[in-house]
Amino acid sequence: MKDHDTIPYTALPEYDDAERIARSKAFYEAIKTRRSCRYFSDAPIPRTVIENAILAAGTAPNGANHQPWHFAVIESLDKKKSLRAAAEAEEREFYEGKASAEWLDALEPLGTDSEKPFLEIAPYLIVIFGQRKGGMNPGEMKQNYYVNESIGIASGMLITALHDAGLATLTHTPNPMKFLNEICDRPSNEKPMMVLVVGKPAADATIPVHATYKKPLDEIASWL
Ligand code: IYR
Repeated sequence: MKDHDTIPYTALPEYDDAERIARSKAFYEAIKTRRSCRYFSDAPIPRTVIENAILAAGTAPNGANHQPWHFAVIESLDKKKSLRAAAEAEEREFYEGKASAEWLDALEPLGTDSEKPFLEIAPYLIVIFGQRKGGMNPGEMKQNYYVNESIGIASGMLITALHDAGLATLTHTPNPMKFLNEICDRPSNEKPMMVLVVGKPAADATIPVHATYKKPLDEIASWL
């Protein structure tokens, strides 16, 4: 390694093998209860929970530590209504023509359509933007790197943090999403990557049986 400023590596807990196995199992048991939710309750959630989850997401590994993300948190009903109207307009085009027959066929077991009432029912919509330019310090306009990868990892951590706080989420990706820049008042060099719908599930929320099938380990991993 070349000379650079350093501090000692963060102390990690000293688990023995049995503890490590138990903890990895417990984490898997907890995270496997995560489900994308399409029926939300309007029950309020403290803003601090969202702030902490975003802080957690902001610790994600990313390109050159430029942290190329912005999380626009929509709480206002007016904004939610505008977002819903614009998203449903895109979705109508998708379901009524733009989507291939193969794509629509793949969505069949999920039962989705262009109606997205949850976009104005859920207490929070977090619009996640990737910053093509930025750098680490406020006001910088440096090139950012691996923006898609960084956003993907941060979004996964955000979803995991919210799940750990007992909240349901839905990754929603109307296509195209450029309308989100205007609604969220974000500059055009930022790319909207997804809307994360956050809240409690409605009392009568359901999930598609299709979503409960997860590939077994020997299908998703190999050992070399
Ligand atoms: N964006 C659309 C369609 C959609 C696409 C995929 I791939 C999904 O996994 C789910 C939905 C919608 O939100 O309905």
